[in-house]
Amino acid sequence: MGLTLAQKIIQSHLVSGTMKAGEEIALRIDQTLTQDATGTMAYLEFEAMGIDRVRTEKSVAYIDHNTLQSGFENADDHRYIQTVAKKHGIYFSRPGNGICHQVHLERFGIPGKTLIGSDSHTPTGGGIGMLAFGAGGLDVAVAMGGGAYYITMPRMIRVNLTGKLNPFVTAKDVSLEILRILSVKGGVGSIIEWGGPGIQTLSVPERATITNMGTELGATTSIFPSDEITKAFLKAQGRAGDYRPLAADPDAVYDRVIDIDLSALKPLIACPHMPDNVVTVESLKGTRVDQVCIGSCTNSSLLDLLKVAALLKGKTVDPRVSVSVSPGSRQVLSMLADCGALSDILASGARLLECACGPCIGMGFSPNSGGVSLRTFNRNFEGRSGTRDAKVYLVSPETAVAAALTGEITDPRLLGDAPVVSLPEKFRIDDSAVLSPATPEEAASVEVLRGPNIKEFPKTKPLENTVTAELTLKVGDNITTDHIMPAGSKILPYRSNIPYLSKFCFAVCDESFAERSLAAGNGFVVGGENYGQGSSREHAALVPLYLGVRAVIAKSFARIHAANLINAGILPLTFADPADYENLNQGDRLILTDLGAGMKAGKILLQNETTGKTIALVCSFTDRQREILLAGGLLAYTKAAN
Ligand code: MIC
Ligand code: SF4
Repeated sequence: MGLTLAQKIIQSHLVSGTMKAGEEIALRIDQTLTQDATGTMAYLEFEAMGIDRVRTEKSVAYIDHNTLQSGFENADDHRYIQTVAKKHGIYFSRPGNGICHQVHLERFGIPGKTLIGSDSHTPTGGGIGMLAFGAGGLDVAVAMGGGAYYITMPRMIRVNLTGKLNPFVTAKDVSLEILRILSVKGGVGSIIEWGGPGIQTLSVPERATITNMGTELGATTSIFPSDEITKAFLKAQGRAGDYRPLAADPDAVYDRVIDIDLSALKPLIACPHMPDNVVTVESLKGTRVDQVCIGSCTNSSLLDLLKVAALLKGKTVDPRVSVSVSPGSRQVLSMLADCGALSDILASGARLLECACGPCIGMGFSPNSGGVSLRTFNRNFEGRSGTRDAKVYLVSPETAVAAALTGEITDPRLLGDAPVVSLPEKFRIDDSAVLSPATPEEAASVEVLRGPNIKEFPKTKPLENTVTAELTLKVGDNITTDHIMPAGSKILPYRSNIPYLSKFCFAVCDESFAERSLAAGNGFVVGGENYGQGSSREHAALVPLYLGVRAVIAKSFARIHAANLINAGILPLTFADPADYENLNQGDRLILTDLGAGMKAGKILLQNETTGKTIALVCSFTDRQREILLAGGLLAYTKAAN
């Protein structure tokens, strides 16, 4: 029986386990990346492990999220990351050099290698045939130290593309179409492999848009084969030597096959507040738009922005719309400048933002009150833009330009002729903003500089056999990590200060949660389906840990968040019968009994002291996960093991 492409890469990196869907496997990791909003914590954890130098083939620390410096905090954290990277063998991509996923694709990603990153959109690397996963900071720290990365062996979904995209229909519309088909939880537990004759019509940046947004499906990762198109891209990046052809075996077996005819797609749009809330652009025609943002790791490539420039050339944006463009990297920006496309963008009245995440994570450019914002980004969760009552829609760059020019949601096919844009034979290569680490000999004399914003890691304790606590919060389906631990320019600077961050925990759902939790001392949280979807931020586990949350009981969990909860020593438990969700109410007093034996057996009983009911819960922890939980989290477990 043949293997899928992902199975081939897994097989060549397998440290332990068998490739049977649902079983735990451990993978050797070739490359890691961090960004600054998760990086500070990841490097503090790496330092706590006491390893001198990273043991990966390449590790890169990017600064791209916390680029507003409205106080000392972000600047201090950047200085910390720069010095800790230099000391421990990690490359450092300076602020302004670009968004981690875009720069990594351009300069460092290699087909067939494994990559984990402390950012959920790390699967962008699947656009050039990497097996790339988003992970919590602690898992990245362990991988930097040479440790394996543990995942549940995923099921394999193949998406078979036929035909060719029509003018003004784009890779973003392919992403929105698969979200429409599968929903934000349809990819959980699966790797999505893209194939079929239609992939021959998609360039690397287009493929990377699609693998990037596989994250919104909840997929473990997404991947394209590495072929002549990949080769041409790597060659144009001066990296022909990194190319190797990779494909699934012709007789590979998939758990599910989905067919998409590219030529049948129309421009699509995701409505507030979920990426899978997808309709056609034409169905919303005429809706007034206040803001348009073009950029993010999904749609900020040179190809995207050349198209945007061509469509804006000689035109002026509607005076009612505020338009921003943030190029994905310094390479993209300098090439736009070199060819004159940047002048076309500026002359249209759009505002140029720096090469960073920016508005995507609420780092500036928040919409006006109740504003309608069309964004080429990947997430439109409630409140994420920084304006609580804003309505954020997700679109392609072409649809974004159509709205910018007309002031309303407009089908881009009405813009006239589609711009014909191709990728250059040679990109402008300048890696001067990537600083090399110190040599092993120099490393000892490098001083790591820490600012006063770095506070202690929350304390953990070994798990007791019985845990009694109040149900301090009950929430519904599809709770995102942006609900649990919001981001934005006011909160992100405190990612290394858990006590301060805790004030904002769950504030989107219930402003009193933090105060009530601290007063209660211990607590349980109850959630619906797909609890913890979205970002990889381990802060969505570390902050609840600080606030005394001992277990989260949900109908189902998103992958990275479940792993982060275990790493933090918080029990992720699911209902044996989802209907029991109704039998738990905020304020109930709950008792988890006989945890040691229950975790082994996979069945735990929850007594609701308030109602007198007993509820059956299930878990499927591996021996390793059980030991991590019993020890009080991965750091305590690793320390005990050494
Ligand atoms: C996001 O898009 O939500 C982020 C900000 O990039 C996060 C990481 C973080 O919270 O720092 C992610 O996607 O993992
Ligand atoms: Fe940055 Fe947005 Fe991409 Fe997250 S999704 S890495 S915030 S651009």
